[in-house]
Amino acid sequence: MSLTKNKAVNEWVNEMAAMTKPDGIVWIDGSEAQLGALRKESLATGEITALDPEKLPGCFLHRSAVNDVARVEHKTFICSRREEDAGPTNNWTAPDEMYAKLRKLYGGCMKGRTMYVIPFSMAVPESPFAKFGVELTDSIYVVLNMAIMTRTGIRVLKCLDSSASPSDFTRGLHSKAGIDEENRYIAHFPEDNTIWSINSGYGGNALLGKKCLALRIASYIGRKEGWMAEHMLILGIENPNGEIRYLAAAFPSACGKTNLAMLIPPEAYRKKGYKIWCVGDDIAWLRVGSDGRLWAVNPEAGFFGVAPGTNMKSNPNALLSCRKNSIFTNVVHNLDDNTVWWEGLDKTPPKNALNWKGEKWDCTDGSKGAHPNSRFTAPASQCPCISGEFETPQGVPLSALVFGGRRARTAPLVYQSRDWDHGVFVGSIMASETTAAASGAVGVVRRDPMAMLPFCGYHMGDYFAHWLDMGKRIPNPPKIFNVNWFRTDGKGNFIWPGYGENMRVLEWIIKRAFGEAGAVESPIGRLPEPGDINREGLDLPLQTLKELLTVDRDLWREEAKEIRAFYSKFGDKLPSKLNDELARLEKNLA
Ligand code: OXD
Ligand code: MN
Repeated sequence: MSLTKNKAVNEWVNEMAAMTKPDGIVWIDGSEAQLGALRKESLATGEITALDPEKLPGCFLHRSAVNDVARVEHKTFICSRREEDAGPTNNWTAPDEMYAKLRKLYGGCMKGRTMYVIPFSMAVPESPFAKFGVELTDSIYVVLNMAIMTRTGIRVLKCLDSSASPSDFTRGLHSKAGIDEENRYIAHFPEDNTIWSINSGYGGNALLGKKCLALRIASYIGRKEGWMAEHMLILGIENPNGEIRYLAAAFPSACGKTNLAMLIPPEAYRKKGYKIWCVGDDIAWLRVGSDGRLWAVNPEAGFFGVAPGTNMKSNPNALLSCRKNSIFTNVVHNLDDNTVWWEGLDKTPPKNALNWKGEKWDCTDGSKGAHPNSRFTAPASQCPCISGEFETPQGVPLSALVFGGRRARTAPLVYQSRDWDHGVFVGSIMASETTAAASGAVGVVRRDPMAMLPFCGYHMGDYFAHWLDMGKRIPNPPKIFNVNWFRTDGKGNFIWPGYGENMRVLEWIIKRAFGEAGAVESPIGRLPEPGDINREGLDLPLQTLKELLTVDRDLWREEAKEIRAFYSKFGDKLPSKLNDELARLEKNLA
């Protein structure tokens, strides 16, 4: 039975049910009782497995289909009415054509199944910045994940119903259908505020609040409404005076966003009273506040983190976040104590275990036990360093924005842009080098502007213009920086220790934002002098810091050529200001 009198919601649910033909419809009310009953049902079918109630209370293991383990960028579409509105970095199909194709696939796909109706909110539903959605799905696993990652249920419906436009919600239709790779589609219709996802049960493809709504659809809405949806973590740095200053940072996948968001400062900092508070690890919505600053909220309620490599050294806070009430996907099942394991958790892989495919796993045969993209879904409230402002409707005021990528030689450890427009340029030229582990081809540069390449819901040239435009509307904008934790020496070894030591760079950044630290001009922007980065308690020669902060003009001249080639993709949609910035860089390097 429907939980709302909202006509638009009910009509749409009925229309989708008429197409997909489920045996029944269940509305998710957000209660623990209902979620408990769904867990029982999911346990009974084997979709999830309950883990040890003492070691991992309230935790479950799930294995996805082996052909369905990651986001599928080549099957992700932005179906704007005009192709030029999707732009050269997105796949595009005309909406009518995509709807017609998918209607055939959805026809009767929920026969024999239940359709779950999940009313959800991105950001605290009572916040004026919240965006509401309803996801229809035939997967209990999706329901259980959405209940962690978003705010769901009657509370959300009440807020939607009493909002200025109760018919204004994202319509998300998801079906696992037959998990058929060939017919897998993640289609976005920005002008209809609609997402249709079929034939996948994997996180980013199936949890429609995350990448689909909070980035692709939200970036489109944000441009119309004058705000921004960004692929950024948000953290607060508390200094010994008890003052907390906030920054947001964008990095492409596999660059340690979750680790940075929950960083534990080195001992020398902890002793003085420095702390890091996590507001979010993946998505930030940014708005201009009435005080003229840029404010950030994390629209999510949980973390969907990559498991492998997460351990008590790399990220104790992430590990402690997923010790209860969490879902593990595609990790190793330790049969001896009914817990989970993944590569990099510790040095003692379980002897009696199943791998991510559910096969008996011999940890000595060289095969991986967990899938490299295996995940934990954990409530953010369980993070030991979750910010006291996590639920605050207006979010936190930002003093700095940080861009970063994985560059072996080009980018220095850190530099600051001269101003907002130059900062937008710095974000637009973001790039990351592929690693041997990820692709086989080492050092191939993929341009990933603002880490939004797979997530921008409209033309990237228009997106750059929106960034420039936002700058004009922020009287007191955050300062913009770029970092690179991944510089290597001649032998390919990382020369910056990373992890908690990144605090030393964050300290310079946040002090610069308040005019409390020095910098020198370089062709690419402002750099710290090696002595400006605190080395207390760190065994790193000053000479190494010097190297980390060098700007190799020859490499940058090559870089400028590549940027010019990348920019040419955007034709006349590339804002002239960015061309001017590129020309200035070329001149500085001459
Ligand atoms: C990503 C993620 O792929 O956050 O960026 O899962
Ligand atoms: Mn992400």
